[in-house]
Amino acid sequence: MKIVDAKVVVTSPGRNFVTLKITTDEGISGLGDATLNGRELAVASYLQDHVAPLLVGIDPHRIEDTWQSLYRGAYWRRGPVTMAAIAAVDVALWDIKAKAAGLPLYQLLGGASRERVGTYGHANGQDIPELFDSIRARMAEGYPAIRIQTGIPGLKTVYGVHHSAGATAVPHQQARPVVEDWDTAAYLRHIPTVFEAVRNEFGPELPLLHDAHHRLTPIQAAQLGKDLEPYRLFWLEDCTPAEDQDGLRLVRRHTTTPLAIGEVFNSVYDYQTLVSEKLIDYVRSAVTHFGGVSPLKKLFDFAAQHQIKSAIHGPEDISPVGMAAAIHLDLAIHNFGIQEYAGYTPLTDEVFPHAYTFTDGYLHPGEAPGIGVELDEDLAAAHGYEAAYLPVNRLLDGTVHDW
Ligand code: GCO
Ligand code: MG
Repeated sequence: MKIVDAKVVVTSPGRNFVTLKITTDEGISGLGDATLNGRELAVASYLQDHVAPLLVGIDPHRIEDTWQSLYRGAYWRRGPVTMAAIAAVDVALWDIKAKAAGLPLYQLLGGASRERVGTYGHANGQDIPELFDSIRARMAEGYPAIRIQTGIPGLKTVYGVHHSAGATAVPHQQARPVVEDWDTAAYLRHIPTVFEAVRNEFGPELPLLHDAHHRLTPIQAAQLGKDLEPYRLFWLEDCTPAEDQDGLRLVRRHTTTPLAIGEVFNSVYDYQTLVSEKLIDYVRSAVTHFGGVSPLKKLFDFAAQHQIKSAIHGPEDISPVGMAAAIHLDLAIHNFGIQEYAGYTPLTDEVFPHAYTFTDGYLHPGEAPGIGVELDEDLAAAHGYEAAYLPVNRLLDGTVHDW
């Protein structure tokens, strides 16, 4: 089999998605997700201008060799743009291989290790009553675990909280970056009171998560982790910017709150210290940003040696193609932890018809050969790219802070 075409489709059925479609001389085609929120066209150009011409003529079955030649051959390694592009190729080639075998991808990854894939959903509210409504909505949808984000008294807009209570999709994207505001001391005072209120209302059993979105220093993260211990979180996510892997040693020394990190990572090297020293409990990279299924499977095997579990990043800005690839991995690996699942708009599901299902809070990849996602190219073309950026975050004195 030979690759005869590789093309990039950028579509915006509510938000932007970048999809690679690889076609072979045997008529089998594969899809890969290359969506990098706010920098979509950079990845589209990387793929269309620099990768697609190299793919034509090669044997699509040579997934590992293609991955290594794109990674090592470019000389300039790692980085979100490069790794999102390589991820799209990797997933599209797995899709082709599994279709050629007539099997759903999870069968080629070792087969099912479980019957279904547990998820967590997002609950949020400006204040406690709004948050409780949102938690009830997620519970009614069946989510077995729930991530909680709230407004902070005195701050206008905060990550993860939006204005239509109850909705799952968070419209982060805007044509110009929205400026949000931030006060770490106010946040550190407020969040433990939120978890106390939630535990009082919903009891001790509901697994609760929280995303600090890279905003704390290691000592602040340690304080928050300690303050949240009575509420037994499933995890505290991105408590500090994790480029500073050493910083996690300090956090870990002070708190038993489980820690999850990795959505902005794109290489196993970002995890070297964190995993080998057992400084975290969950690795949270997306298939789409980590170079694809091949390297993520290797990361999970490395993490398994250290009793660390998977938690593949699954926000609305990973397309259904990237989500499907994640669900196949989730079903197959032994050290599965949980899958983030925020859901998609009906129009997005129409652009990307898929075999995977979400039932009572659990995902299953389905039995269609490949990853089980198609692309409606006409509908995609009817919804072209729209310039959109993530917000920026400023302290009350105007200083730029981590978003
Ligand atoms: C999450 C993430 C997302 C990111 C988004 C950026 O935990 O799902 O923090 O909400 O902010 O993916 O593009
Ligand atoms: Mg996050």
